[in-house]
Amino acid sequence: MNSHIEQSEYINRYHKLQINDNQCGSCLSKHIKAPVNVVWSLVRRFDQPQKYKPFVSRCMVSGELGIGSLREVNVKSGLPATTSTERLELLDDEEHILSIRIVGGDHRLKNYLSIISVHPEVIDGSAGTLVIESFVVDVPEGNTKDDTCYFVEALINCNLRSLQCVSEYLAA
Ligand code: A9S
Repeated sequence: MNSHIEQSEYINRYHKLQINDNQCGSCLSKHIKAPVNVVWSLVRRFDQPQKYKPFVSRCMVSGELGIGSLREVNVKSGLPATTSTERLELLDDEEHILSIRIVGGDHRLKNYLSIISVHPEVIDGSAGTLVIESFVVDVPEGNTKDDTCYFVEALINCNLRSLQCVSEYLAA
């Protein structure tokens, strides 16, 4: 099967996000040379995003982990924020889908919703993973859609590159 066809099927099935007039959003993907169970073991840890996200310094989750759980994320210095409060919207260990909504924090990303899914694929004859991450977010007052999209895509690409490094290291 042509991987491009599969990728667009996954996007159509798992990454349908409604983008309103005052919002922007897009969809990014990364091919990782590590088995899907290794990649998913990192992505699924709502309580420890710092396992692969380079900007996160600390994360606290209160109470039982489940849909609706909130996490308090502290990010490293030098970023345009210090904290982010995020809600677990979906954690599907069968389909390998995680969705989070940012509900608070001292940053400017309002109504941020992201979906990340991981899919097995064969890369150079060995077990690999296709990661797809989509988001939608309000365009802040005074910013353009392009600027907002550029900003968020840059951050997500950093997260996906780091997920690739950590996964490939663990799988080596
Ligand atoms: O963490 C993610 O999955 C994605 C993003 C875009 C997180 C961004 C961020 O944590 C900063 C890196 C601090 C940038 C938040 C919530 C707001 C920012 O301005």
